[in-house]
Amino acid sequence: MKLKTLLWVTLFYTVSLFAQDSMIVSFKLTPEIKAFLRANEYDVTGVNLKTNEIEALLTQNQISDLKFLKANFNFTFPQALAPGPSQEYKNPQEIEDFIKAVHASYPDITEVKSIGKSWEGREIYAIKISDNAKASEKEPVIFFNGMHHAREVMTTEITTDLVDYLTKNYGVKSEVTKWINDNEIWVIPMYNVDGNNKMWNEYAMWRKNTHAERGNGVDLNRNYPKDWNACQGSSVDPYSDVFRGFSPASEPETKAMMAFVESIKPVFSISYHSYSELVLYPYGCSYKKTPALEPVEMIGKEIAKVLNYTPGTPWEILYNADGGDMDWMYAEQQVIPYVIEVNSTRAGFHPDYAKWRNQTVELNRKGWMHLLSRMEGPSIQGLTPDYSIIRIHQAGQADAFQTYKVNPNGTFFVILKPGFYDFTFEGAAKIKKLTNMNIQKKEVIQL
Ligand code: 0X9
Ligand code: ZN
Repeated sequence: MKLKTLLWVTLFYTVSLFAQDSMIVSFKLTPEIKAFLRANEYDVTGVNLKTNEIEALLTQNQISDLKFLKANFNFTFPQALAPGPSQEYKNPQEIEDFIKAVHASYPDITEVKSIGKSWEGREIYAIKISDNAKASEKEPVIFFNGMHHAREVMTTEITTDLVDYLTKNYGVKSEVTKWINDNEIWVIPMYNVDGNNKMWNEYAMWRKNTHAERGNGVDLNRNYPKDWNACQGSSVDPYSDVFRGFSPASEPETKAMMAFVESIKPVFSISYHSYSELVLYPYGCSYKKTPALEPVEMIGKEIAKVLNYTPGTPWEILYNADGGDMDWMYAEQQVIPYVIEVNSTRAGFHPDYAKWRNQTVELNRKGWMHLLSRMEGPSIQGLTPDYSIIRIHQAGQADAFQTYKVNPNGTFFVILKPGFYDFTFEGAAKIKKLTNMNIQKKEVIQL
């Protein structure tokens, strides 16, 4: 045994003696380790694709299992000894206060709404940013949310910074003014309010909601009904960190999110998570890529490029994840959804605030700004009382590769890759075809 290995093993066993609960353990990301962690539904906390390492929160028994695989431990860290998050990160009350204060300062361009209550009865707040915020102006909706997972404290910094930056710069920076005039921007800064409260008061590594019947919480990002329990990307064990719940959309938080998304019909969304420096897009389970997914992937890669993060689908670059929000939003609500995992393994779940907060939120501005700007990119947009379906064909092709449902308020916003297309607009009483259209930017269609 090499001296270095001996030292680590000694440290590991010494630390194990004192550790009461789970530890974050880091390994070289070998195919065997990846497969083992996946198949055993472990709590993978993050990956570092640049150094090829994977980190997971494991119990002593799980660590013993891994020893049989001759796992190459790089570093072990007992969570009992880990410092909690810096006090500057926000709790649910501070988020509520923040949202209400922003609305008081900018009443014309913001609106506050509770999307529903959490399992413990806390309100889950959303804030809308748009000119004439009280009115519904049939503008494109772009939706951002933070903190499906309670311990991912940087995510509420990204979402509150977004709200802060946009409201403060309305009428100051021309691009911000345009985004707010032309779109309805909705933000849920902190989704998992109960989990976050528990993270502050009981257990710094808490991830799930706090549903206490027959278990100890449900992973809110495994509880959505699309592909729920479909690809070994979640757990049946109520005590697992990736417990999917006893049935699809069992949780009050999930139901509230679904009803809210259904009511606002976003064109784009970003759900912020941490950590790993990734830009993820559908699907969470392995899936044959279709032409309809091409603009989704293309824009995801553009965002990854501005952030210097790695783009991909969860099942390709991370692990299978079933019942996630992205998949439901994409498949059931025709949203173009992203999950952005902010921060690297160097920062982890609880990055020192003074060191990491500003650089992370400032970097991530480039990502959400890219998405806001993309509404001006290749697309067809418009308003129609007569048509309910738009079939999208590559120019000259008989079969449509995408069927778009016109929103209930008559608006449509179909995001495309640059290219030539045929469109078939179908309504109860009529059909209209537009052929060989060259789409290189936003095209407003008069029907
Ligand atoms: O596993 C997750 O839920 C996310 N990673 S995290 O380490 N923050 O827990 C990735 C989720 C992306 N997948 C889907 N929404 N399908
Ligand atoms: Zn997460």
